Amino acid sequence: LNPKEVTVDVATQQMLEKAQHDGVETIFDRAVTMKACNIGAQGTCCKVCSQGPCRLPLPKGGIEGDDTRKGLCGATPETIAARNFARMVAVGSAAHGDHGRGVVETFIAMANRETEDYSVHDTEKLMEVAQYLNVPTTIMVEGEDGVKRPEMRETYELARDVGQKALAQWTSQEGEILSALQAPPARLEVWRDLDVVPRGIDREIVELLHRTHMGVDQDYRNLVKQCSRAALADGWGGSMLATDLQDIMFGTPYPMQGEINLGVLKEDHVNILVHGHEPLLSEMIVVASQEPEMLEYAKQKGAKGILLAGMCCTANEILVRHGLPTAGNYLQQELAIVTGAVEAMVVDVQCIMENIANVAECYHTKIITTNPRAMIESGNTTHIEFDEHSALEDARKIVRQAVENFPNRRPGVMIPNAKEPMVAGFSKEAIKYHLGGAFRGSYTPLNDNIINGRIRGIAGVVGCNNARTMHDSGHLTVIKELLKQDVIVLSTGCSAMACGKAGLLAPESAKVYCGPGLAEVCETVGIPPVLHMGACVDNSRILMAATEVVKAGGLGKDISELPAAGSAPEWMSEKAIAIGHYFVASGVYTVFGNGLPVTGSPKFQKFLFEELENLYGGKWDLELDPYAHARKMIEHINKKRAALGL
Ligand code: BF8
Ligand code: SF4
Repeated sequence: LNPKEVTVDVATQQMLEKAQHDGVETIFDRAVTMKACNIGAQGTCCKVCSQGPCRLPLPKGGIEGDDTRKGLCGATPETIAARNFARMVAVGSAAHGDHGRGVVETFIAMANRETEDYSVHDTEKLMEVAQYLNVPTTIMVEGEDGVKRPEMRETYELARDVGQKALAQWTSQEGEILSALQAPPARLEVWRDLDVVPRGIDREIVELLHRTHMGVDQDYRNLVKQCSRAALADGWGGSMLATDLQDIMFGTPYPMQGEINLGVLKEDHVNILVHGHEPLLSEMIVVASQEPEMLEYAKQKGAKGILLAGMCCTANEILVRHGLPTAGNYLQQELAIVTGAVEAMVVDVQCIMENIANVAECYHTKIITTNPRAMIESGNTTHIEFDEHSALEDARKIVRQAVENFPNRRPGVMIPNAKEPMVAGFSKEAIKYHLGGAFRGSYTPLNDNIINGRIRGIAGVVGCNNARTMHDSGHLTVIKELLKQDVIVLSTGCSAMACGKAGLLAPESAKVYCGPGLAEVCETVGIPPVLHMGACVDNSRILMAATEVVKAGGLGKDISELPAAGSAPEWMSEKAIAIGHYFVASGVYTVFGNGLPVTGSPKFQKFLFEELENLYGGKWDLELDPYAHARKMIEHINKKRAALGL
């Protein structure tokens, strides 16, 4: 394995060399020795019943004449590929939805003051959420003069109602989930006409899974309809409520300075990495790691201090709210341990590679699992369960274990000398504020710049890393091509981290990478050309930003009319498929890289890549070449501009 051939990131290259030297096997090694299954990659392997697996590979040279392939039960390639696709949407939506459920439960415990570790940080956001959940924010109070006047409700009393109403969006069985009603009216009309407005977050996921059981929904178009309900229940429901309630408890992000890459680790400090997705835990670890007694304890153990950094989306959560350093994105998790400088890697849910337990065995790193839903069966991990009722105490326990591990460092510690400064934390509120120009609190100046052509359009480039493709390279190539053509980029997840490491989240990068129009806008406002909006669950912020652009006027009535496109160049997780589908169902042209398991069924692929546009105004696409990938997005943006007469 030549490290330079698998990643463009210098810190990653250095640590891969160290891993080779230390005799440690990583995902990069296995990606060379283990080939992917071709039939699975085409989406046409069915194993939903025990008469299979029925494998329907695409014949070499493609299908000529009628496609007569069938599974034992008669399932067509379309049914099989659509069922597989549907299961990915269901699992991805479940992951975000269950994350959101955890947030709501903690929110309710907070509102009831069962836990004092969490509190309401952003009352303005509380009001906003109360409004869309139809919770009254005022009560009538009779004054001394006998006249009744409206008064603001007490914060925690209001939060209690908001929490209950939010939870009801998960359990609701009929009607329409309330958070989705924030979409532009024209979009809602599309959804109502197609009968896909989600009825309840849990319900849509369960129904989608049911419909993929052997012998249930055997019409791929009808399956995709339920995919839309579940995906919309994610983007406009589970994810959106998770983001909004997190903002209330931990603060709505505003741009902050931060640092990224493995070079943020400090040799003379206790290094703790929080890795995973839920800020409920990491927020408490932030507090515990900064307590004076804890610092004293670290000093007793011979360290100069405690360095807390994030990995994957948890990193994004603590970055956008506290400016805390980011160690790296998905494909760097094993390599952080390879530095030999990490005392503890604290994990919760999603995107945690099981192999970190094996890598940790070669160093002194403690892997601490914290969530009852996500354990690792390895003698080498410790489980310290995290409960919202004893949150800070649990966090202290975890930090103490890390500190106690500092003296166990082994010789051969090596931290790459690579880190980049960045600005992150562009919530929809922050974008409003920063691009608001003279009239603070409006998207109009952004729209004006799109209308006058300084900004050609908007792209959402998001998603994972994938060991089957060169680390970070797809993200960076697609994004640089877009910037050249004056397309402003909104980013989240591991894509945003790739940008950070490459310097694209620094405002100075605008004049280097952007076309003249976008460079001018960025320089005038003082923003980077790529706006880091947070974790994957915060893709809901992109939906709301798009809604704000529609509301600001001049660019049509619906998200589907905007000169905008979506992309996930290096996707790997099922969450990415759920996200892709809610973008498509929200009217966005969305291009994936790396392959999509639908290519084994030309009919199903045509439905996703062409016919969906007639229904939703958005559609899927697949493009492996990052230059062509960006070109397709730009062509789409140009098409939308032309339709608007721009
Ligand atoms: O939610 S981008 S690899 S870390 S799935 Fe995972 Fe993909 Fe990263 Fe966060 Ni999102
Ligand atoms: Fe085969 Fe049909 Fe069973 Fe799928 S459901 S494994 S196609 S028999």
